[in-house]
Amino acid sequence: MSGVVKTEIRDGLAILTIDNPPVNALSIDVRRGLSQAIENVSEDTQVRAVVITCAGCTFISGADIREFGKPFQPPNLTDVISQIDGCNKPVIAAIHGVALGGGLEVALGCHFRIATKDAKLGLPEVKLGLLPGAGGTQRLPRAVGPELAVRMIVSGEPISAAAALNSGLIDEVVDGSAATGGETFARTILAEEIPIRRLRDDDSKLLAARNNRTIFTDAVAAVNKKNRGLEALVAAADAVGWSLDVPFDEALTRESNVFLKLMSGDQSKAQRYAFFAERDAAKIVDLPAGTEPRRVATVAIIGAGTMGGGIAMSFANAGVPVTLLELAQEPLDHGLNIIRKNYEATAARSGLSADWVSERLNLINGAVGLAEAKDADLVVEAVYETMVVKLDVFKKLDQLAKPGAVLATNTSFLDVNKIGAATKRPQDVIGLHFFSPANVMRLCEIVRGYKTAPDVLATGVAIARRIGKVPAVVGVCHGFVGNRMLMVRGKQADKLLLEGVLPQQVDAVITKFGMPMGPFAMLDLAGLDIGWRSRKDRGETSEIEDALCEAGRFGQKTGKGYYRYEQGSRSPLPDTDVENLITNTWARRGLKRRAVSDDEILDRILYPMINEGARILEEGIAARASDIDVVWLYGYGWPIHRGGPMYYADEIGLAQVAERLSYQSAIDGDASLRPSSLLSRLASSGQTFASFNRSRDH
Ligand code: 3H9
Repeated sequence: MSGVVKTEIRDGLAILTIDNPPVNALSIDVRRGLSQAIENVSEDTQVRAVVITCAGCTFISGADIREFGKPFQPPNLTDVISQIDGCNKPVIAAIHGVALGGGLEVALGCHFRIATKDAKLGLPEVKLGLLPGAGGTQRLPRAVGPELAVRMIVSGEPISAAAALNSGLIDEVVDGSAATGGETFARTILAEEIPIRRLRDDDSKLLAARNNRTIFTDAVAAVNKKNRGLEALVAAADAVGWSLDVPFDEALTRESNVFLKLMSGDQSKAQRYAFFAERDAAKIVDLPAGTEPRRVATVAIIGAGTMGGGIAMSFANAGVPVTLLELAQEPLDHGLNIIRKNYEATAARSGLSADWVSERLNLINGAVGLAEAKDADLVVEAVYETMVVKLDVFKKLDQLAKPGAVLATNTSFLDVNKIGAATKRPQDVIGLHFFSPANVMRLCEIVRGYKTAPDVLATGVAIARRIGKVPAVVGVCHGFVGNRMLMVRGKQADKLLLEGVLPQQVDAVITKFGMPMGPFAMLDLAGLDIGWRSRKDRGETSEIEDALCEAGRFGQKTGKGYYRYEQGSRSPLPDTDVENLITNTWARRGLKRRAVSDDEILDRILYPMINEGARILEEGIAARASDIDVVWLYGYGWPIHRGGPMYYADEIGLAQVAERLSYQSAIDGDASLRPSSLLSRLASSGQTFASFNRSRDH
């Protein structure tokens, strides 16, 4: 008997317990163990029914992703599930925690399924650039109907136990443990002589859809509308469609072939990389062993503006009570009102109840002044992005916050060390840089100052994860990781305008690459006046952007910027006034317009960003290249199937990136474009960013 699958026989029932920490993934040992156990119990005349359950915090979380891309070892999961399906005794899946991917496919191969109240069930394979490859695309439509099946598979989002019960995915929701619930259910099946139900033989939920294929064409159309190039989504929707007219076994073979094809493709490779990069980013490389995060039960947020409000919503969404602080009643009421409207809009859009709205609103209190911050375990400052204002807030906080409270700034550019030095407790000060809209964007840069204590850093990471954010630890520099690279991108985009390119061409290249927005549309969204004011303060200029601002074109908020916007619309429309302004600039400067190819635009935008990423890595501002990728994936919408800028560079080959940068640096006479020393070194030795290990190579 395999060590990871244990069989216990009790009074005619075989309880098969999978115990493969941390998340009971279907490793080779689990597949072998399950196969062997099913064979044994099928032959054991004492056994009348079988319960499959899991030890630890969850049911099976899916195939073992670490095995993908490595030589395959039998048995394959589809065969193990066929064995379960073909078992001559009723098999019951007893689910707690999550049943995901191959885990749900195992459950669908069982004859009955029960789950605990808090369980979640789903097929998230598309998030890894795959489709369910062990029968999920064929059994799920038979369990819940093709309409819900296609939605679940294409979104990859799990559903709750209650929704699973409603849809027919499970047979019962149980109180108490899954194992006990499964056992009781199995005994009932035996007592009531309920016959075995094999989903493969049950077409009843497919009948209506057989004459109405529009649900698939609609699903594919919906996917294509939003899809920025993910091939797994379309493949998954297609595969669910086979359930209507392709014989079950043939559909399984097709599904398996497509799964293997996707798995060996570039997109899935990048998406699997992103999965592990996200988890690695939460690991602090040099954290002393045994460091525990501080306890955070109460949170105060200073500033009820857009950022403060979004941050408050993030905490409330995770059930953490917050107090929102403002200088005066009027801006506080305004901020709270916007939060309420945001929740109401979400509820209306997603069919959620008024109770859902009030549950969240009840977790957000407001108060005028800073005094209420005195009891908070964590204070997040989200005031105006100016050093003087931030220093003033931190000096005051130092006077009133309780000892041991974590004091965080949400600055997006400023020096966290300087902010810490304004207090007598710099060890308690940290940056928690949320991205706008903070209640939606998943990234949180955890900025560690020179003096930030290890347990404060650990608290930053832990709290970010607790509220569903993806943390990435970064060091102090102007703009940290994300905005520092964004500034480099902006400078290159500006340069292209002076060479004959129009904003819409640059933006089209970047959106075709898969980013949600190009640099100019993004500037219009953020507001051009912010950069204009800060350039003026620093005595800097940007010829075209300054001219746009002088003409009152601040972006979406004024209905025009690099683009024009129709009343009530956020769609950027090319504007002849802007084109004239740009052509006049060329004429005035005596510049000769040059046709620049899309490929050149892409390289000239991305390679300097990668070069900056290399500097960030070399300086130790990011500990791993994959942390930089995480910042761009979750903070700026870098397309997941391209893994992130550093991964993208590794895939192209660093020699090509370095060579192209050297060439452009010579043409432009711009030393900042020269390959950084790390990039040059890795490129000349044929290495990758992924292979760079600071403690070894620096
Ligand atoms: C599939 O099933 C294909 C089939 O259709 C067909 C096959 C033929 N494998 O996220 P956490 C590790 S595709 C290997 O921090 P949480 C993870 O790397 C699969 N390792 O915990 C981490 O390791 P470390 C479909 C896995 O509590 C540790 O477990 N399934 C896997 O926040 C803890 O992870 C999915 O896509 C795995 N499948 O969340 C589910 N899963 O400590 C993917 C996790 O070394 N997993 N690890 O960094 C998840 O969504 C979350 O991990 C889960 C737990 C919700 C399970």
